[in-house]
This record gives sequence, structure tokens and C-alpha cells, in this order.
Amino acid sequence: MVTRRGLLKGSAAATLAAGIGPLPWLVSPSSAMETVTSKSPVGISDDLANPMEIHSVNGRLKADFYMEATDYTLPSGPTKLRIFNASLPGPTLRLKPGDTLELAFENRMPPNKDARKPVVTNVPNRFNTTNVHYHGFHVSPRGNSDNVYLQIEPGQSFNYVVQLPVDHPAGNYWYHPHRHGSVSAQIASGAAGMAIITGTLDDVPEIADAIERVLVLQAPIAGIDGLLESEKPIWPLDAERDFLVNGQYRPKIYIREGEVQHWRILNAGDAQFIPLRADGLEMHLVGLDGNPLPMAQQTDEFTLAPGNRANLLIKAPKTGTYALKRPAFMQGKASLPEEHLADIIVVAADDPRIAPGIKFGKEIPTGELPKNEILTDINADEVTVKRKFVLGVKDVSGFFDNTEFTINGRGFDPRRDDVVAKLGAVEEWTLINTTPFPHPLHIHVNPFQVIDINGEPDTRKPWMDTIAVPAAGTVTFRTRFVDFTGRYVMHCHILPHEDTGMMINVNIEV
Ligand SMILES: [Cu+2]
Repeated sequence: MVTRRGLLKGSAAATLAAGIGPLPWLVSPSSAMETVTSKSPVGISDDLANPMEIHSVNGRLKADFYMEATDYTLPSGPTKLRIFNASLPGPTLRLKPGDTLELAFENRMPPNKDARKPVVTNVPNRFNTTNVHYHGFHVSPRGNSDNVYLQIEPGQSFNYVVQLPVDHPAGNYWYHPHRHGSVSAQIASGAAGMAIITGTLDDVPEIADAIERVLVLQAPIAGIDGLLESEKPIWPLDAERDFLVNGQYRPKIYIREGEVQHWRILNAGDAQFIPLRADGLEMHLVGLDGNPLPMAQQTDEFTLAPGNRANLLIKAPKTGTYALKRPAFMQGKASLPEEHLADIIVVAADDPRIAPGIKFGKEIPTGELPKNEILTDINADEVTVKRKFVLGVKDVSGFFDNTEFTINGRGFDPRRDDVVAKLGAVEEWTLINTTPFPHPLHIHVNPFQVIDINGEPDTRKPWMDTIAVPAAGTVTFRTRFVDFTGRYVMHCHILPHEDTGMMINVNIEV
């Protein structure tokens, strides 16, 4: 396994790969996974490397995972991060519909400093207690599957077995910790990785012809003396951040003149939105949260809320150096600065540094894109139940910053079922934001189809699992509760809001 501990500029793995040509896949003795080392997809030594990947073999992906306090040098200084497999970001998991994902997970963190204190729900606590959530997966929320109620204490191990249905939608998903009370500290630390379920968009000829990049965007915060032990540095929305792409600060991304590359982009940050621009290059969105859009959509700028993913085709018209940027913007009332995320270096089509045999996509698909088959449009006459959810905030003395974030006036209570719904129900939910900040709401297990935002229909009717509800605005979506009973959650993906109460339990019964 290649660890990427402390590698900020350049990449030893990429250098190695470029020096000796494409590496063979490494097949583990159990043949229940293959690993692909972290490397540049064009074979240039100082190009941004894709994170290492773990692939399923014969329907299984069986891997060892751990969370450990890992030394890492951020641009703002050396620190210790709570991350998976000593890797920032964690390895990319690549699966097929119908596969079984088996993670033998070990919590190698030291004991919690507050282990002897009683836990107060909705006050951040026990930053070394964890679990693993499979964000966007349509799988069982029970037992050893996508069960976010698990508390894996320091020193404990847990075996996850997550069975993907054979008709699971293809797309970009991700994994991250989801133990209420420590989610924001652990994701602000960088504990996250991409999970790709192959198919659908991958079979579009123009996309299949393009080289693929995984871009995991993270904005970790350093602890003052190592590990973060307080919510305080994470809490202000405009806290200073180190913006990293695949664990690297301002990496170089190479693309050839006339080339189209397929970028799978994830905002794995804990709090800040990321509007993205690449002025001078063409950007064509083909998928949101992994699901295909009806057609490729050219754009100068699009925004990923925390938790969102995009499939982007990026085309380089002319040689030169360009910037992948987050422009300065307002997130609610917070003014967030421009961030220069990466240099995009457009080289000549025949640049000799490009490794031989690297594919060279040149076209953007012009027709209708294929759909994930089971995600058919939900029309109004199919809806069986309508519900409303009001997003708010209230003062509670003794809570962190005296604040509790609420849904329908109440903070999260692990013992309460906020929604009880029938398996097979088709529901329309309206989210009403009464606060001056946007909240990206995420629901587990079943994705939803966005119907309107602030009352304006979204004509693309995209299928997503995380949607930003605008400040003082509304979102309406429709969803089908299919295949799985059990209890899971809907919550804000600004994770300091989740840890301080903006989450509800959804219980699906037969
Ligand atoms: Cu929020």
C-alpha cells in the first residue's frame, strides 16, 4: 500500500509510475480486491496523482481500513490528522452494482480525553469515537451495513458488510465518519475518500475515451498542538483553511491542447461551499452526485456544497497556464475569500512528457445522456405523502456557543423517530430554511429528485442525495422509499450544524 503521509508537492508514486511505465495491478492473496497505486493519469512526474484505488474482484471488495492519528504537514504547519489508512484523502473504492463491500475496520485512535464525562446530545464530544458512512449508497441502514448509529470506540474493531443491489445506480459516492458528536472534527481533519460505482456515464463513448481524474477537495484544519481537541477552530464558517486537492496544496494538473478529461469532483469539506471556475477552459457538467444530467451542460461556474459530487468534462482549447479557482463569494452572511485550488497546465498535444499509450479524448457528448434506469421521474400523481421541514437555530445555554441547530424546532434526539414512513411510499418533502445561511441537506439510503428551488422548477429534475437549501429559501424534492426498512438520518452536511442538532431520524417500516 502506498501511503501519502505528508506529501504535499509532487508525488513519489506518480514519479515512480512515470519512470517505469504503467504499474501492473497488485492482486491481493485473497483475490477479493485489487489495488492501483496513486499515480498521474498522464504519466507526468509533477502532475496531480489520482488517489490510490481499491477495486472489487469477482463481486467482492474486501479491505482493511483503520482510522489513526497521522502526522501531516499542512501549508499552515505540521499537525496530526484523524484520517483513514494514513492517507489524505482515503483510498478510492471502485465497485460494480451487485458487489459486496467488506471493510475490516479498526479504530486506532488514542482514548478520548472526555471519556469520563456524560455525553450531551448535540454538543460535540468524543472526537476519537467513530464509524463509517457510505454516502449516497442505496443499501441497508441496519446492522453491519450503512449503520450510522454505531459507536466504534478507540481500540475497537468492526466488520462492515455492505451489499449493493444489482440495479444500484452508477456514480460518484464517498465514505466518511458519521458518529454524531465527532463528525465535524473528523471530516475537518480529512477522514474521507471517494467511492465509485461504475457504469452508465462510463459507457458514453466520449466519456470512455477521456482519461479520468478523481479530485477530492478538502479543507483541513490543524490542531494547535497536534490533534483537534475542540470544536472552536472549526465553528466559524470563515475560519482560515488549507484547501487541498487529493491532499496536495495547489497541485499542477496537466491536460493536452484539444483534450477532454473526465473529472470526478467531490467536496469532502466539513463546512464551506466550493463554487468552481476554470476560466479559459470549457467546463461541461454531465452528472451531479454521480447521476447523469439529461444532457451535457456547458457552464462557467458551478457550486459543490459540502457532500456534493460532480462529473465534469473539461476541455482545453489552447496551451497555457490556467487556474482552477474558487472565486470569492458569500456563504449566507459569511464572506469567503478566493482560493487558488490548482494550476491547470495545457501542454501541446504531442508533449513528449505524456506517457506513451495514454488515451486522448477530444469530444463532448452532444445527445441525450443515459439514465440510471431505476431512477425514473417521480410525477406529482405518484406522490402518496407530503411533508414539510423547517430548518432553524436556537439559543440553548450550556451548548457549544449556546447554539442548537434544529429541524421542525427540535435538535436531534437519537431516541425519537421524526419521520415514520412505509416501505414503498413515494413522498414529497419541502425544506424551509428560516436562517440567513444555506444548509445542504443530505438523506441516507434513498436519493431524491429535485423538483424546485425557491419555488422555481429545476427543469433538469436532477437525482441527488445532498441539496443546498438557500438562505431563507426552500427546496422541494420527491423520493421513493424502496428496498430497505430500518432507521437512518437526514441532516445538514455543514457538519458543525449536524453535530449541534440539525438531524432527524427517518424510520421506514413494512
Ligand atoms: Cu446547516
